[in-house]
Amino acid sequence: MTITRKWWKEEVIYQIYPRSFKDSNGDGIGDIQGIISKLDYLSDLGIDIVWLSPVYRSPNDDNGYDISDYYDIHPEFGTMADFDLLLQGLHDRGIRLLMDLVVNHSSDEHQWFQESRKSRDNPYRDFYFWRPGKNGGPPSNLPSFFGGSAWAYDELTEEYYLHIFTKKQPDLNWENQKVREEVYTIMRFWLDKGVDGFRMDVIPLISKNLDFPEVDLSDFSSVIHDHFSNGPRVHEFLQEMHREVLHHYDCMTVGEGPGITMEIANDYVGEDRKEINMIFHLDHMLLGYGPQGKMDLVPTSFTDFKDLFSDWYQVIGEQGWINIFLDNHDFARMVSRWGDDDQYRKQSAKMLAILIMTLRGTPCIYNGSEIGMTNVYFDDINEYKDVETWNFYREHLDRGEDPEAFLKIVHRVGRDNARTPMQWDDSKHAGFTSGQPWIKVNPNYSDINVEEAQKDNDSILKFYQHLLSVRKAHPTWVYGAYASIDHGHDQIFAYKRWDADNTYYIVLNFSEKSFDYIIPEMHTTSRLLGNYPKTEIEGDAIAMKPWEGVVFQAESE
Ligand code: ISL
Ligand code: CA
Repeated sequence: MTITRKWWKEEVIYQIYPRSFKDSNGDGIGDIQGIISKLDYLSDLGIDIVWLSPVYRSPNDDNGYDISDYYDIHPEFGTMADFDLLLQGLHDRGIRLLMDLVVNHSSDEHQWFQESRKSRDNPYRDFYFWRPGKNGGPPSNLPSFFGGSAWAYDELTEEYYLHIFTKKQPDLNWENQKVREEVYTIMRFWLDKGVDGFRMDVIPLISKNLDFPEVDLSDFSSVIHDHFSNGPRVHEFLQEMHREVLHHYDCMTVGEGPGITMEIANDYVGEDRKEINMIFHLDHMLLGYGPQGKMDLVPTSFTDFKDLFSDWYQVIGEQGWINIFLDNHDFARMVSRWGDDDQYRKQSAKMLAILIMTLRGTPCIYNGSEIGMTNVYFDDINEYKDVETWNFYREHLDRGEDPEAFLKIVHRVGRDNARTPMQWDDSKHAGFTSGQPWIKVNPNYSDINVEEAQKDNDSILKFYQHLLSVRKAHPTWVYGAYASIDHGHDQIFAYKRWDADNTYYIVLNFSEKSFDYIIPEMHTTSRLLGNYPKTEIEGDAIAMKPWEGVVFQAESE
C-alpha cells in the first residue's frame, strides 16, 4: 500500500484564538475585523489553512466553547458580514478556513437547553441527558473535566443533567436522531458558505455509555478512557455524519480529543473508515499529567516523549493521518514547555519548529508561537481568567492547600499561558488593542513581538517562513517514511525521513549542552538548513550547540 496524496496532508494549519489575536475597535477583545487586518501577515507567513477557534454566539463561560447559537457570530467578535469578509479575504489569498465544531455540548443558554429544562415532557427534553438523583445526590460519581461532579441539579424539574465540562456546557444527547440532524444542518450551513472543513472539539466523547456507572476516581485518565471517550456508537455516528454531510464536500476534518489512543486511532482516521481525516491526539500534550490530571504533575523522560512520536508513526502507518503540534489554546506555550524560554528562546523555538515541520503529519502552528511567545508568569491569581484555572483554584483552597503552590502549577500548565494577547509591536498592550485587554499582555512583549521579528533577519518568524517554503518543495517531508535514530540518547532526537528519491536526517538537540555528536548510519550529506547560521562539522562529528537543530539531505547514492 502507498500513501494517498491529499491537499490536507501537504498544507500547514495555523490556529487563531480570536479573543486574543487582534482587537479592531478598542474594547479589549480580539475580533474578526482584527483578523482581517492581519490577513497579509498570515499570507506572508506561508500558512495554508486557518483553524479559527469558536466565533459563534456564546455566553463565554469557556471562551466560546459554549455555544448558544451555531448560526450566528458572537457580537464581541463582529457580525456575519464580517465573517463573510474574512472568509473571502482568506480565499483571495489562497488560504482555507476551518471552523471549530463544538457539538459534544452546547451552552445552557442555547434555546434547545432552555426548552429542555422547562419540563420533563418538553419536546427538547431528550436533547440532553437528564437523570433522577440517587440517594439524595447525583445519579453517579462521574467527575467533570474542570473539577467537581459532571452532574448538575436543576430545581425546576428536580433532575440532574450531564455536563462533562462546565455546568454551562450541558452534553448533547447524540442518541437522539433529532440532535444529529441538527448538527448535520449546522455543518451544511457553514460548508455551503464555503468554509473548508472543521476541527471537531472532543469528538470521541459524543457517544456515551448510558449506564453512567460509578467510576474509580483515583485515576482521572482512566475515567476519560473508560467512561468519556470512544462510546459504543461513536463510529456509527461519525460514519453517518460522513455519509450525510462530509462526503458531499471537498473539505477536511480533524478530530480533537482526549481518549483517542494509538491502539484505536485508525478506527477514526483509517481511510477505509469514512469518518474523519486526521486527529489531534493529545498523548504528548498530556505527558506528565498524573492520576489526578494536570494539577498533579509527575516526572517524565525525554525518551517517553520520543517514544510517542515513533509509536504513533508506526500505528498510523499508511492507513490514516495525524496532526503534528506542540501547543494550542489548552496548554503551555511550546517554547516554555519543551524548549528554553529564557537564554535560548530563539534557538529552541526554531529547533521545535523543525520538529513540527519534519515529522509525518499535518503541522499546526498556534498563533504567537511563530514569534516564540512564552508562558506568562502572573503572580496574582486574579490576572487569570480561565474557568478551568478558577474551578481548580477553588477546589485547591477548599482542601486547605497552599495558594502559592497552586500558582506555580498554573505557571506550568494553565491554559491562559497560551491565551495572552498576540504581541504585534512594542507599543502599549503590544499593539493588540487601543483599550484595556481582556487579559493582561505578557510583559515580555517589548522584546518579543511581530514588528521586531520582521526587522530581524535571524528571527523565529523568518525561520518559520523559510521552513514553510522548504516544506512545500520537499514532499518527502510529508509522505516519506520515518525512523528514529539513536533513540536512547538523552539529549538528541534524531530521525530519518526518506522515499525512493530523497533521504533527510534531522538532528535536534533538546538541551543547552554543547557536545560532539556523530549521527549513526548517516551517509554523505549536505546541510539543508538549521537554526544556527552554520553547523560545525569535524570529520564525522557535529559540534552540537545548545538547542541546535539541523536538517541534512543525503546526496544521491
Ligand atoms: O484543556 C485540557 C486540559 O486542561 C484538555 O484536556 C481539554 O479539556 C480537552 O482537550 C478538551 O478541549 C476542548 O474542549 C473543551 C474546551 O474547554 C477546550 O478549550 C477545547 O479545546 C470543552 O469544549
Ligand atoms: Ca474588539
